[in-house]
Amino acid sequence: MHAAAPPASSYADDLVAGLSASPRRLSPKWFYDEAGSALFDRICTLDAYYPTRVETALLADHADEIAAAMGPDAEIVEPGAGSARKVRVLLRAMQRGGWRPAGYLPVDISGTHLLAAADDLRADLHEVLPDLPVRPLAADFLRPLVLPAPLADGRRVGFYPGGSIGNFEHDEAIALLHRFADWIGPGGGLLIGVDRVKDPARLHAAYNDPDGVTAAFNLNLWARANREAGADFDLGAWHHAAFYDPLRQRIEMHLVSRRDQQVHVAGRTFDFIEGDSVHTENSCKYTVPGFQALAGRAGWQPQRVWSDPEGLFSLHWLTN
Ligand code: AVJ
Repeated sequence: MHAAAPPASSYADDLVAGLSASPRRLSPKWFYDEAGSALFDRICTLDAYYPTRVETALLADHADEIAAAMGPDAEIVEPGAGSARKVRVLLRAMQRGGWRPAGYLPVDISGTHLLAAADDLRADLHEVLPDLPVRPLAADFLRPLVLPAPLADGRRVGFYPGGSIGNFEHDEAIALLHRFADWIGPGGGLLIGVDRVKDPARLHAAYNDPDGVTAAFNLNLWARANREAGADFDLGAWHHAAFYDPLRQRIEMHLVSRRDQQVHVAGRTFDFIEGDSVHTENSCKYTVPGFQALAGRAGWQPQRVWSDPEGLFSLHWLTN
């Protein structure tokens, strides 16, 4: 494990700040502790949650083309790598093309999950890429972060799949894409997955699955607060709400109070009345030209786009 990262801000501090704000809100980065990362992995297997399935198929179907665009010897940097499943498709395609990726540098806020994922990836790719340097970095990439020096000739490409750029409002997304450009450096590129604007019913279904996995993922914020932020949330007194705002072109997720109640967090008391909500996530959707324009404002040049026949999800290849 590399030690270059500053410590993450604490959940208790951020929760107190978010519950004191108006409107109340919380950063979606807090979803991903052990339990939350496992719940997210389950979301990715749900029938209604098309992004993972569609993006994985796009990667598999176009892997050779994508690998060619990325170049023969790049080190792949993946912010928010999670279980590091999708990158394997790319690494295998590079190997098939006779290339040697210089390395893989996954960054994730969930340290234990990341280390397990890195071990799993090494084992999985052992036959085809036995010497691949895998350098996991447990860090919150939303905070100031210095990456270790690049390997080989220093060419880097970023990989940011899954549509997580949608978690950021447009000006925040531009700022993050600027930071990615700094990490990756000149001559590099970025392969980024972006969920597309589509039929609101389809979007609604993806964030309101009948088995309640997404609800459990959302409510894990309160379970986690009870575990590690000295809170006493009654999980039964809250419900999951997710809806599409067609004007802002985004899904919003909230936790909504079922009744009047008081909650204590780290020695502070918060009052809620029935129907009060805490905004826990935005998931912005983009048209293809809409995202290209946004990336352009962060200094990236759109080069290629791969999408599925239904137009559900897009993979953008950008260069700087
Ligand atoms: C990981 C941010 C891409 O917005 O679809 C899934 C997270 N939230 N279901 C998304 C999520 C609820 C996901 N991202």
